[in-house]
Parts: sequence; structure tokens; C-alpha cells
Amino acid sequence: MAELFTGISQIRYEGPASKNPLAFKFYDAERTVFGKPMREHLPFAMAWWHNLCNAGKDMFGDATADKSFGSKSGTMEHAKAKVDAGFEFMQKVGIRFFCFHDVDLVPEAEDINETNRRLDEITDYMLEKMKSTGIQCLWGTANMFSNPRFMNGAGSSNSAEVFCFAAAQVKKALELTVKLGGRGYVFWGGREGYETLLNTDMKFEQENIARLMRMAVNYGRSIGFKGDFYIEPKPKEPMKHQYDYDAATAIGFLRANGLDKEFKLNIEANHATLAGHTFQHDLRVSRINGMLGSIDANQGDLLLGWDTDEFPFDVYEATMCMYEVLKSGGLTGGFNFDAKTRRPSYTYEDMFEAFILGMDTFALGLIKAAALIEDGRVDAFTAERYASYKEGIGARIASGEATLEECAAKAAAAKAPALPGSGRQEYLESVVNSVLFS
Ligand code: XLS
Ligand code: CA
Ligand code: CA
Repeated sequence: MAELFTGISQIRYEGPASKNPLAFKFYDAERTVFGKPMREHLPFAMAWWHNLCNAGKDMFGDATADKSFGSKSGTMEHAKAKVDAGFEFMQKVGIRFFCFHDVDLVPEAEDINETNRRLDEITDYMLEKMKSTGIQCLWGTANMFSNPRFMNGAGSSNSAEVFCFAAAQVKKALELTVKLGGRGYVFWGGREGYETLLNTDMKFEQENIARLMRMAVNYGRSIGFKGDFYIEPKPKEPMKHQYDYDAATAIGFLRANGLDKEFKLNIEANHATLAGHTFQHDLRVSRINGMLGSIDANQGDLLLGWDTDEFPFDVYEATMCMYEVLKSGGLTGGFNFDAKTRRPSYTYEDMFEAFILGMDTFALGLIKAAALIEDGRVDAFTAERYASYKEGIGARIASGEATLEECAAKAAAAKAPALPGSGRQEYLESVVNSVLFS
């Protein structure tokens, strides 16, 4: 097929001094950080839906970008043109993975059997491209939120018929993920939540979501899916309240339903901030529970209260993210750019420049997080802050041996405790600045 992005060749690393908009300034795939090349630390992925499907339509206006790639929307020819465009794009930008929803790949038919036939056809075509390019699938998922049938959710729908339809989609999406060798399978509970408690049986809905997930695990394992299942938390939008509010809520849900051995978390930056947390907070919660699996690498806008899915440019946030990832020993998943160019950035060049921005931001984050760990002052301060638990009564508390009476006796003997040492937050923030900007 003919080259689509003519005039744009392979994007290369030119270094921080480069002024070439179509070159990396910081992402140097082969550069070694902590004993591994950057490309291994940063398995970047393209989100099929944003990059190849989203044309900038919003509530107030039509599409600004042309994502027809030379064919008529709603046809299999268009589906194939998206595959061609996607693989040319990923090769040129040096991305080795992609993520997809079922209905990103083909136009949905009236009859699910026909949709599934189309999915078989397109994934045959994708497999050929994957073989010839070495590009892989990071994760797959089913879109169980766009079609009107999912107005009340999928697993949490009040309709058993809708539940079955969702199950059929999950079954097929799992088969496709296995066929394409995906590392993971994501559940983002798009409409798994509620608008009002007046009409909602919250307990039953949550139990049904868990039942759908259990079915997916059983089926996935039976067809040879060896990867991780992921929950992607998000507190709101489109629903007023979504059940997987944040990392802590999702982990509690998984444990309560005996799903925590099969699932990890896919943490999206913009969703963490919508929940009133920092990105790092939700990564930390996942990490300390041994459940940090994958990342949707994007950025929200703190002046807007919704999910803006911007390409990440905040190096401070990316540094704190990579600090958590390095401390976690890497990801079993990867870094999916679940991000879209702003509506007025509608050209092919903008698509490339957006990925260059995101990849450079995370490369800087990796370099700076490694420097922060090597510098050691932040980690040493935090460790020292808990030194009172290293000996005496502190050590007995930490090992679980101390009793309430013993602690009370200690307190009575001392009459009143000394103030804990200074938290030195401002000093630590200046350490981070000196690492970032030296
Ligand atoms: C939407 C979500 C979605 C998931 C995949 O806000 O980010 O795109 O990542 O269904
Ligand atoms: Ca996402
Ligand atoms: Ca999002």
C-alpha cells in the first residue's frame, strides 16, 4: 500500500539542542539507564481509538481532523486503511505496541455474529503487519460504554440481556487479545456506576461486575491467556459515580471478590487527578499492594473538571511516575498514550509531534527519576524518618509483638512524647528541583 505520511520519515534522536520538531530531544531508545536501554524501560503503546479513530468531534462541533485515511468511514476498507496508517505511524515514531477496543478495529454491525466475522478478518490483516514489523499488542479491551444498550452499564446493567451481550463482547475481545499475543486485558468500567441511588441496587451491581470478571478469568485461562487482567480506575465521567473510583477502591473490590491474584491495575494519570489524587498517589497505592501493572500515560488539565486526555508534558509528574515504576521493578504492561491531540491540532504532523512530546517527557522522567534515586537524599530522609521503629518499643510495634498495655506503659513513663522530627518538605522539594534542573 502507498505511503500515507509522506514527507515524514523515521523519527530519530537528535539530542536536547535539536530544534527539529520531528526529532526526539530526550528519548534515545538505546541509551542505558540503570542497566537497561530506554526502550525496555518504556514500552510505549499507541491507543487505536485516539490516534486512528478520534477526529476531534466534541459536544459543540464537528471533526477537525481527517481520519478517513483515503477511504469511506464505516466500511471494512476504512478499517484496513486504519491498520495501514497505524502501522506506518508506529514504525515511523518507533512505538512497539498498540492497545485497542473491539469496536475501534471495525464498524459494529447490527448482528454481533457479523461484527465478530469482521473482527476475525481485520485481526488476520493486523497479524500479517505485526509479523513483518515486530510491533506487538500491549492490551485489548471491549468497548461496553458507547452503544446505547450500555446506558446502565455492562456487568452492572439492570438487564440480564445486556449483561449477556457484554459477556459475548468480552469473550471475543479476549480471543482477539490471545490471537494478537496481548500482554494484558483491561476492564475500564465506562458506565459501571450510577446516576442516582434512587433506582440502584449497589450491592447487586458490584457483585455482578465481579461475576463478569470471574467468567472472563475462567474463560481467558481456558483459551491460553497468560497475561494480566487489569482494572483501570476512574471516579466519574461518563457516570456521576463509577464503582472503580480509584486505585484503593479497585484493590478493595478485587480482594473482596477473590480476584486480586488475577488482576493488577492500569493507572491513568488523568483518572487519578479526577479522583482528587496525584498521579503518583495512585501509582504508589498500586505499587505497595504489588498491583502496579500498566500505565495510561496522559495528563489532565487541573483547570477543567473532566477527562481531557492530553499528551503528557509535565516532567515533574513524569519523574514521580517513573520513580514509582523503577521502585516497582518495572511494569508487566507498558505506557499506553491514551491521549489525543487538542482539537485545533488536526494535521498528521501534529500526531507525530504529540507522540514525540509524550515519549520525550517520559524519557526525561526516567532519566530524572534514576538521578533522584541515585542522589539518595529523598529516600534516605524518608527511611530515617521512621528510625524510632528500628529498636526498643518501636521495633516491637513494627514486628506486631507489642500490646496496647505495653505501649500505654511506655507513654505513661515518658509523661509526654517529644515532637516528631521536622518533615522538611521544603528541603525535599528543593532537592527534587536541584536534581531536575542540574
Ligand atoms: C476512558 C478510558 C478508556 C480506557 C479503555 O476514559 O481511559 O479509554 O482506557 O477503555
Ligand atoms: Ca485510559
Ligand atoms: Ca481517560
